[in-house]
Amino acid sequence: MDKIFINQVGFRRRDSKKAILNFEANGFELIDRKGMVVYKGEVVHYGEDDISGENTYIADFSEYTEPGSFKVRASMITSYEFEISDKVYDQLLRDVCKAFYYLRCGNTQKKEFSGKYYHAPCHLNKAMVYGSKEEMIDVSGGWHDAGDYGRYSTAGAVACAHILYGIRMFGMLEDTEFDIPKINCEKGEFPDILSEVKTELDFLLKMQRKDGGVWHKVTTFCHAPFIMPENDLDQLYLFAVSSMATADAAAVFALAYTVYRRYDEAYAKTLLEASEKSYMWLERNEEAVLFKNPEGSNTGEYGESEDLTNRFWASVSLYEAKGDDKYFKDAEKIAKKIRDNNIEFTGFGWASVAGFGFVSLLFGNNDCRLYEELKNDFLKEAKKLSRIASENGFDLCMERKDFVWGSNMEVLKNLMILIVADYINKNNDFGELLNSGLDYLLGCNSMDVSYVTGHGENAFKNPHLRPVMAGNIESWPGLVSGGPNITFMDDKARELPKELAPMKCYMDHKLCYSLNEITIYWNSPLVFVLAGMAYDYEKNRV
Ligand code: 9MR
Ligand code: ZN
Repeated sequence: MDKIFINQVGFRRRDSKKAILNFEANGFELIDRKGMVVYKGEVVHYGEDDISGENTYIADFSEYTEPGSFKVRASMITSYEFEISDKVYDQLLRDVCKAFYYLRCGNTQKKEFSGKYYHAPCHLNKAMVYGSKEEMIDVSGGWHDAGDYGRYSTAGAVACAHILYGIRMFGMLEDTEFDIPKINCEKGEFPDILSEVKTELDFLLKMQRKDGGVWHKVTTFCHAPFIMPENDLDQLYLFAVSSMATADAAAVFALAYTVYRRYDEAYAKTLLEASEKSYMWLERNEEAVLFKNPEGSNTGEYGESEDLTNRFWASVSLYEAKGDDKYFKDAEKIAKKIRDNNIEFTGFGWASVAGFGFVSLLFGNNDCRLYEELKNDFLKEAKKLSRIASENGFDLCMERKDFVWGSNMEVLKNLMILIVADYINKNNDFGELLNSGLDYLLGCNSMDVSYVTGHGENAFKNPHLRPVMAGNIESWPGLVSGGPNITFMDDKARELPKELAPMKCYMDHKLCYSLNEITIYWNSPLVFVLAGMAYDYEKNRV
């Protein structure tokens, strides 16, 4: 079918702006709400590419900067509507942040702030330490991970990290208000974003055992049916301590210390002490303690095959927080192992976290050999992404192999790498590529779908998300879908034709957990990316 794909949210005035056509046209026009033609341009043929399977034509209107609402029209076909305005991403950022509030577990969600998306207090019963038969621990609170009601330590730490590094690097998130209850602190009130992240940090603090080890996850034995969280009353279990969870917690507590100390010294001190305690556990347990689900349990495994990037992140993060050389020496040692094992240093996902360590190093010591080496990794990776983007009509830094479970996270992770590269060079060299990536997520893709709920005329509406599937809540705005996945992991996805191009391996269906679930760590990188894109390198401020 002939289509014009566009970022359905829109563009800031200074941004590069484009629509992608999958048909030949004799020029294109921009039309405003009154139907007036305000701009005319030529389309440029790109050709067919591997990831979209479309024969693409590019309609570039970057030079048009008048604010307003528009559509692109070519050969009688019109696109969805979009806006041009310097404030076009403001509501998007607020919703993406507030989306976490509705995922809160425990009893801190209030009706007056949640409105029609409210759920009653949930998962307040003590959890049983798996295998112990009697040890019961209160680990209430935090965020539900995703479409399921599990709470997983590595996933939670990584989600907090995306946001906290965004705050460290770009500031502006602290000024973003999104209508959640205020929490008092020594300096008055926490900014909303820090109140929200604190929800998860407080939960992670509870996941720390007395000896510093951190339980990998707390879930029921198997996933709950599609019911509201307050009706999920099965026994909760704390599953084994893992060195990944312990290291990620050590890392994120030290990072959080550097942010929260500006608002509340006592809370920051608690975080730092917890970080050190977990780090000591790691020192006592030099061998990786990996995690596998017990037989018969089907909640998220978040398995990793090693814990090197986690330990690296922990040591650099503590080094940055405390300035103690001991941690730096540890980081150097682990970095060598990471290199010897050919593991990426640019990872920002739940299974690969060395990239966070690099950002801490950038703050802690950007005048050492380790920093230089890793900096080169980032710059090299960013250049590679730029080449990859030139190989498809969407200017998207994704290859066929990246369209896995949670491919939208792969997009966001790549955008994070580009942002870090620009941050290193203090310029905006990858600005256009960032725009293309965001365009993709917000509708400029061959599904013609915006992958953020409530944002875009044709935004996805049916996330795999239990409160929504239970039938009495519609999906709230600001949730990022996992997105296309070439591996068809659920029954519904397997109904799709086998020969689809990667970008088209998607369905907006509630049962498609491998294509259309949401998670905290698919939302959190979008917080980082929107903050990074708002950063002005010339003025060195937002
Ligand atoms: O996001 C995870 C993805 O990278 C994995 O491929 C997938 C299968 O192991 O699991 C995803 O994580 C899920 C987790 O296990 C449970 N909560 C929902 C997560 C998103 O689907
Ligand atoms: Zn809950």
